[in-house]
Amino acid sequence: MNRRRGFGNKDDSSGLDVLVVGVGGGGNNSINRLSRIGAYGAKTIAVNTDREHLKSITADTKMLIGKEHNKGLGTGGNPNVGMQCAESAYGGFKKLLKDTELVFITAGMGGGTGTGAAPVIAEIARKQKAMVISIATMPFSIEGNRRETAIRGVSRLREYSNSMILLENDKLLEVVPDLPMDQAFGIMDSLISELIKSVTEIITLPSLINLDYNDLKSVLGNGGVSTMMVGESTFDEPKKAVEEASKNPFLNVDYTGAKKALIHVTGGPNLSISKMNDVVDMMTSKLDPKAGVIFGARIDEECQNRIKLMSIVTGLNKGQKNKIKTIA
Ligand SMILES: Nc1nc2c(ncn2[C@@H]2O[C@H](COP(=O)(O)OP(=O)(O)OP(=O)(O)O)[C@@H](O)[C@H]2O)c(=O)[nH]1
Ligand SMILES: [Mg+2]
Repeated sequence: MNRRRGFGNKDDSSGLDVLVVGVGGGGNNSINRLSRIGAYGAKTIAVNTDREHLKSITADTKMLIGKEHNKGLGTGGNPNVGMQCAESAYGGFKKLLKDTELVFITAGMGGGTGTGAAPVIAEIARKQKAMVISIATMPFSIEGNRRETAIRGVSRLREYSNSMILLENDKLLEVVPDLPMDQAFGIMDSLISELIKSVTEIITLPSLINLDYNDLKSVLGNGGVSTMMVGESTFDEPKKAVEEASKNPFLNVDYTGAKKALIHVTGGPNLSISKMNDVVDMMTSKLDPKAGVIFGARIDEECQNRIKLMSIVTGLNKGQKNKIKTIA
């Protein structure tokens, strides 16, 4: 996927750099999915210690790290090795992440590479003043002591992230219990790539009511607990888009009383302002009455008679924060 720029008004002047870094096997599979669907303005980077797995991935840049430690054969599930491998590529990451405004980092926690290397990459990105949004998965409970490993990795990754989204693989057991493992992981990878695509395109594609990097930063930049929501429906049933967004079984979407929200609506050419208004009204009704809401909208021919909703909510109340912390 090439970085495409230069149409629309705001993009030309902002020249925003967005990098999406997938770390380890799970992270790379999410990158593969993102490369397939494409995210306007984002460059993908696949990082792994496993040469063979990396070969199977499509990304703008691929980095095999730590070959001096493990000859491209993985970490054997050891996060300390994953961390060392990332540290030995410190200079390369520094160069790669230089002048990047927004960095997404995605990894499956619990193994050696994603758990050990993702926090190192996040730290380098933060030191170079990027806004870092991490999206990580927690292993299945049946993966045993991988959960302990994952918890340690998550707390390090959280430390260096402006915002973090944590997804539980166990939820797959509730939602798609009969699917084979690779297809179930595919569902997670789809969700991760859709979230990254939606957030990126909010600020990289020109809109009727434009949102920019600073809008995103004002919602996600302060390290608070946040959640993201995506929903879709036809023009006739905007309520469905809101319901879908608020009921995603993989995300913590209880945002009652939240203090800040960014809401973005994309619709086909005939989307009326009243439908758009309905969607935003429904989304904001659960927020704190004094919440700061940033709103953007875009018309996209390809949406035809559909309406797509993306929302990022922060400033969750104490109970919700605790709920999320106990996962991490
Ligand atoms: N979303 C997603 N998660 C995965 C996938 N494969 C594994 N996982 C999860 O991610 C965790 C870490 O696995 P990997 O990503 O394969 O591990 P790694 O980071 O490559 O680490 P090592 O191979 O041990 O060096 C696993 O315990 C699973 O819970 C995948 O294809 N997609
Ligand atoms: Mg691996």
